[in-house]
Amino acid sequence: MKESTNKGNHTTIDWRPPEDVLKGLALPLSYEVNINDVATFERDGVVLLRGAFADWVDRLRAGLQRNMDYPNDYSFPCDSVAPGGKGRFFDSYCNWHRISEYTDFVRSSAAASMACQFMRSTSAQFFHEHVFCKDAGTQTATPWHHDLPYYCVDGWQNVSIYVSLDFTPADTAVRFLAGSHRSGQLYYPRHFLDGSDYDLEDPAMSAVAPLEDAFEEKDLRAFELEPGDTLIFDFRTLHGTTAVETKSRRRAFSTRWLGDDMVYFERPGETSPPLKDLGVQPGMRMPEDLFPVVWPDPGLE
Ligand SMILES: O=C(O)CCC(=O)C(=O)O
Repeated sequence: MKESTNKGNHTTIDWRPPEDVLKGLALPLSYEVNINDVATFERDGVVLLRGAFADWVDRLRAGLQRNMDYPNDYSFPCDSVAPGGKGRFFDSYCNWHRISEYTDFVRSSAAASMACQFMRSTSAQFFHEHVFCKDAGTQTATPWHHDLPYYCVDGWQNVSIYVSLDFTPADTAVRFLAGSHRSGQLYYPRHFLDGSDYDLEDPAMSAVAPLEDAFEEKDLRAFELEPGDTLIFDFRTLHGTTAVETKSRRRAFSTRWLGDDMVYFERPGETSPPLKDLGVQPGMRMPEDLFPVVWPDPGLE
């Protein structure tokens, strides 16, 4: 294995997908949403769908293994265990066009159709994938944060589809603050390495994200996860983990989707991913050659 240096936001290779990457792949599957799940998602900002992508676990694990074995062959590899800390906390993103198992999931699974319905959108545009792995023995918490302030997009119709790839007890799984997506408050992003807040002056954000101690138990959503269990959550929903040591490897594959009202947005600091020169002005939709509309099927076959 080649170790990734802690590059975080700095990629060694181009994150841009080639134009024809989805051509010739199987059509996306259609998903039949349960209206109660949509209601839970809209109320809490998160809903758990048991076993939704169980069929994809082996393929996604295989793709993630290459991503982890050769981190520097892929975009934005990052190790977030501080020097001297135990275990490994790896993440990497924007590799969906390089790792065939990821490409297949984006194009051919029911994720796009699912995203479209949870967003109550007429289309689902793919933003990027993000993978996470904490090895056994890791004690690094995922800092409490929400995703929108990291991104160069804005709007309300968005969703992350987070597929668990291992059994994960509730005390080390990602957990959520129910209802936090509705507050309208944006919090400064945090560095995964040490949980520190980004050093930014951003008029859109006026506060430091709260920590779990501040939450009432009744508002926490923490789930024990099996491989294939899937969390659907809003880019605005606060989430994080405890620093409880992971007893076994815990991997996840997350995809980020944009609905009708999501547009390009410039933030004062660097975004994550640091997407620049997209050829669009703030307020315009993200360019479809780089961020493909997958649902409804645009007839790529
Ligand atoms: O799995 C984790 O610990 C972090 C997941 C996360 O932050 C995300 O998917 O946005």
